[in-house]
Amino acid sequence: MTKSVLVTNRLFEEVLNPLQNRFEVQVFQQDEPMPRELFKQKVGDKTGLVAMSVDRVDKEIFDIAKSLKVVSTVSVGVDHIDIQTATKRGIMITNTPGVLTETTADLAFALMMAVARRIGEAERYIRSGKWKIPIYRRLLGTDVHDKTLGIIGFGRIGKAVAKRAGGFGMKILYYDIARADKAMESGLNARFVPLDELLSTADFVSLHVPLEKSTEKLMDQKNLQLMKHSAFLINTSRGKVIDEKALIRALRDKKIAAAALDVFEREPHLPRELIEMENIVLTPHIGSASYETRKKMAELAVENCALALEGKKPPCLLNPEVLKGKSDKIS
Ligand code: 8YV
Repeated sequence: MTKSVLVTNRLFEEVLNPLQNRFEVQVFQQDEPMPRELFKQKVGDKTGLVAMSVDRVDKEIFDIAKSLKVVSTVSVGVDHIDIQTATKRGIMITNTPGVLTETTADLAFALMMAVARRIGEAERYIRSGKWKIPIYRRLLGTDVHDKTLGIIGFGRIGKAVAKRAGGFGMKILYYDIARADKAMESGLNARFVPLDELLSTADFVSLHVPLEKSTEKLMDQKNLQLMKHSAFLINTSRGKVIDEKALIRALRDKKIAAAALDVFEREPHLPRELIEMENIVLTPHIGSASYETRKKMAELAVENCALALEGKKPPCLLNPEVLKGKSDKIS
């Protein structure tokens, strides 16, 4: 049987070549998300799927795609995939960790700088023609250097943010379910603290956890209220890690100073309040969006998919248990 692959975004043409040379490949030739109905229609006879983080790969999809062997997502986050059902059905799930770490950390830092120094507001000030005379006491922001940064989720991206913060002389606190080893802590000059302590002492709180049951709405009203009134919240992880309604209230009532968000609960739909508030910086989920990184992500996703379809173990396999008993075929 010819192996066929559905790619739900056109990615980069040259990146798709290795896949197109070996398999029958159908590409959704648009930059926007593949409409659900079309996705369901096209995935039915496929053995491989290269999906984006906006494609919900749930039980409904697995019920339709009976011959599916691999789902390769062009993202590090896998909250859009029902891995449990996939594993039960022997379907490999792969993602693209590592290649986007530094780029996402760059954006988290850029957002922190932008929100502290009110760069969005300052830009709007010029563009709206308000800058008539030199200003001295307007658009005053907050220093980033020498402040305390609280990193929630100390995985690859959290650590890469800590590395940057060191250069700004920041005091680094972190919280994670697993504590980093001593060498890592001292190398990054980062101190492990309980979540409550981090929230109540940090000047900047940056979120770097994956979206899971345990992290959904982690930043709820109670945790937002633990933050200092002068503190800033930065989110480049997943929108659902914050209770957006509670955040809107906290910003409106000045319980925290401001927020910088790259991700939202219901992308691309944002509550009007978020768009209208001044003390917030907004970007449209561009954490990994540098040309170099998006290309590397696509290459890795294609490699994961191709190797899996050739019966080899892909480098970023998340559910290796599906290979049990197939060891003679898998190198
Ligand atoms: C998106 C991301 O995947 O890697 C992730 O988890 O959230 C992003 O890099 C990107 O928009 C491509 O789908």
